Order: sequence, then C-alpha cells, then structure tokens
Amino acid sequence: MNATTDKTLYVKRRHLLKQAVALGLLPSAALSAKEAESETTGMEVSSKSHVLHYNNYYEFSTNKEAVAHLAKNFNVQPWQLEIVDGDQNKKQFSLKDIKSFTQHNRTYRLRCVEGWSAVIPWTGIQLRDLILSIDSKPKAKYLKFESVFRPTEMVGQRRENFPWPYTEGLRMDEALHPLTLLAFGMYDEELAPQCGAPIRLVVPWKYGFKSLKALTKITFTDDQPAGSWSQISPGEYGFYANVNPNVPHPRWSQRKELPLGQIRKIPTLPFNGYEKEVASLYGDLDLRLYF
Ligand SMILES: Nc1nc2c(c(=O)[nH]1)N[C@H]1C(S)=C(S)[C@@H](COP(=O)(O)O)O[C@H]1N2
Ligand SMILES: [Mo]
Repeated sequence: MNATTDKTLYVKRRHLLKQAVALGLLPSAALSAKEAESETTGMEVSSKSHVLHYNNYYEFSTNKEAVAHLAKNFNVQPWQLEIVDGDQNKKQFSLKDIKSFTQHNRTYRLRCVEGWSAVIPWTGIQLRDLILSIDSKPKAKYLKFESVFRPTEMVGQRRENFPWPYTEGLRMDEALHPLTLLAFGMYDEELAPQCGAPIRLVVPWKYGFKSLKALTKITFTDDQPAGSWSQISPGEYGFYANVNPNVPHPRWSQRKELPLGQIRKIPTLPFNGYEKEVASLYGDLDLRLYF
C-alpha cells in the first residue's frame, strides 16, 4: 500500500468516524476534543463571551444582558434531579450520579424562536442513557421537565405573570434520540449559572425554549405536557417547536437568524440543520399544524 492510498483511507475513516459522531452513534471521545468541537459540525463556535452575556432566563430577568450578573450567585450545590416513573418509582440523582454516565462533547447550534442563534460546545450525557437506566422499555408517551422554583434566589420568579416552575415536555422518542443531551458543561468548563447550571436539557433541532435550564424534575407521563410558553401563548409556541423556516411565528418570519456576535443574518435550516438525523421521528405529521 503506498502512502497516498494510506492517506486516502485515513481521511475516509476519519470522515466516517466524524459522521458517526455527528449522528450520535459514537461518543465524541472517538475523536479528539478539538475535532469534536469543530470538524464534526463545520460550524464556527460562538465566542464564549457572547454566549455568557446574552441569555434567555426569565427566572432572573427578561433582559438578556442582565442575566449573567443576576445569576452569578445562584446556588447549585447540592443538586438533586428527581425522576418520577409512576407512583412507585421515584429516584434521586446527584450531579455526580449524572456525570457517571458516558460523557459526550457535542457542538450544537442553538436557535432561539426570537431569531438569534449560537453554536455552543456542550459536555453532557445522552438523556437516553439516563432514561433507559431507569426503565429499559419506557411505556409512557412523554416526559415532563421542570426547572427549579426558588424565588428567593431567582428574582424574576417573584413576578407572578409566568407559570413557574418553567416547564417543558418531549415525546418519549424525542427524549430517547441520541442527539438529546443533559448538559453540565460548556466550553470545557462547568455550565455557567446563566446558561442553566448545574444541568440543562439540550434539544438542538427545536427552538431554544425547549432546552430547559436548571432541571430538577423529570416525570414519565401519558399526557402531553403543556410547556410554560405554550400555556401562555399556544398560538405562538407549540408543543413540537421544531425549528422550521417555513412556518413563520405569527409576529415574524423564521426564515433567517442572526448568529451572536455577527452582523449578517444567515438562513435558518429545517430542524436547525439536524433534518437527516431527526426528520424520520415525524413521519407524515403535518409540521404546519403541529408546530
Ligand atoms: N428554566 C429556563 N430555561 C430556559 C429559559 C428560561 O427562561 N428558563 N429560556 C429558554 C430560551 S427561550 C432559550 S433561547 C435558551 C437560551 O439558552 P442560553 O441562554 O444558554 O443561550 O434557554 C431556554 N431555557
Ligand atoms: Mo428562546
């Protein structure tokens, strides 16, 4: 075998490996951290300072630039994540328990329904690994996710015009998809408080509001959970919230997005660029009706 063939094979193998990682079929540990960050995605990672200082986190403030400061002293230790699977099965997980599952580094796009976006390198576990450790054949149709309620520490929660705690839901197959993460790190550091420390959900093909921060409770349920935003305004924020440039928000178009730190908008991609991986979850579902 000559050197050229060798190199071609190597490149091919790396390419396949990267594809497998990007699809969530292999842990990104199969690649070096740097490759996992940039090459699997071909996306430019957003600068950390932008991601840390422009946040949606209504528990603290509706002013995105004020969240970092207000969340600075948020107490994340000790932390318990409670998982309720029927009346009989309740389990508590510490952060240490969560971190003991296989860890993954994944760089994902995050697309806020408001029209801005970021590319963030997360560290976390696949939610599926946690779910399947509790119930290897989950029968419930949905999972309901709840954030912490701590109005003494979270000044925004003293406002009563929001249905606290912040709540979201996923269909079980969405929750079990390998792309769905529970993140506890970003940029190779602990998750910042303003970004949802100590644990948050990350569902990269859905609008950012589905990626709930400061997760404390997951409930298995057969009833489709009403997320906080769909409770407030069901005509604007649906249960699915799959990123979709073809379905405008009632008050603005979703065709484009402004990446944090940039001055030019870029086209928004169906399923936020994860169409190949997740479109099959939705089969014939009319995504204009089920937005
Ligand atoms: N608990 C909680 N989770 C939340 C929110 C929130 O207000 N409270 N905002 C959501 C919205 S609208 C977006 S776009 C993302 C923003 O994540 P980031 O600030 O880390 O970029 O978090 C989501 N998760
Ligand atoms: Mo958002």
